[in-house]
Amino acid sequence: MADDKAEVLMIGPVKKLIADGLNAAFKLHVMATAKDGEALLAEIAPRVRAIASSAPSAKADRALIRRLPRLEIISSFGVGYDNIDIKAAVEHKIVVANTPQVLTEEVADTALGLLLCTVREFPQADRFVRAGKWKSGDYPLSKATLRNRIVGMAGLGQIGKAIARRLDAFGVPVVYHSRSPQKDVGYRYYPKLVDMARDVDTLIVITPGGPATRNLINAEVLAALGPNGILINMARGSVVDERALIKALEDRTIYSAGLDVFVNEPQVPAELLAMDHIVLFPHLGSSSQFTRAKMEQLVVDNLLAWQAGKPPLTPLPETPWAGWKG
Ligand code: 8YV
Repeated sequence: MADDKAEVLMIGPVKKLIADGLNAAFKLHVMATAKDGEALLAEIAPRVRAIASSAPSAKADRALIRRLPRLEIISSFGVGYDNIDIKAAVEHKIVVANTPQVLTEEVADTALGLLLCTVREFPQADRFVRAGKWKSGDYPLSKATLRNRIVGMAGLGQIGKAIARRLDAFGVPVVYHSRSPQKDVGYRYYPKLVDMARDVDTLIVITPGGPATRNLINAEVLAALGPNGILINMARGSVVDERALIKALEDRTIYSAGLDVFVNEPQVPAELLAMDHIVLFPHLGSSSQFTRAKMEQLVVDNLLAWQAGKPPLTPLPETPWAGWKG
């Protein structure tokens, strides 16, 4: 019976596979298309048992979690979940599921693309051709090359490892920093990020976002990276002190940067937009139709598993499945 369907609130932009999948199995309420979001929330709050978050910009904060007394699960799109108040979820015994694994290789591909674009100036070279400048002479040789670089990975989770594997194949030495050393890798481990930054000239940031990593890449780390330094950020804008980065790029404390993420995206600081020697991507790590479809489907499948009384397929370790509340 339709009325027995669990009520699910979708926050964030409407994504077709998520909306269709949830509409078929649940009573779905969509915040993005509500005429008055506040009125919708006031009406459905006592009954909502699940949230589907469709983008990192869709926040399930403490205030929202507290307003939903029957909430049991948040199914979140993306591997990063800094848009969800995990502490509040734990306190309210709410399981949170994200979409890991299905995007690992895609994001690692993008990281290599961004690295190559930044080191070898491929976007600038494309602009050069389109501007008709080739007829007047060749594009200048790139000052940087991947050939003599050492990459320091800030973060070596699933995606970090997939990036490192690609760098192995490229013949580029890799070292890493993370909260603790990993048992299953042969790369040199640095307990202190700043020590690693001093020893490498290329830093790839692929940590989780959230309070624990806020401004991890600060002025000191950038200074340690040095004048040949290239910073690639594939994590979250918040992991890099954006003001310190702008200053380091302006002062040539580091050589260049390739950024897929920003503190206030889609707003990008004017100073970064004005720099021609850096590369800016619009947060497209996972954004092929192929991979996004898998991510959207996993948002749905996590809720279908929950509906069947089973644990979601990919719960966060911080919010273990505590069983069906009925
Ligand atoms: C975004 C990501 O979800 O998975 C993540 O955490 O950052 C990406 O896959 C996507 O780029 C939408 O902004």
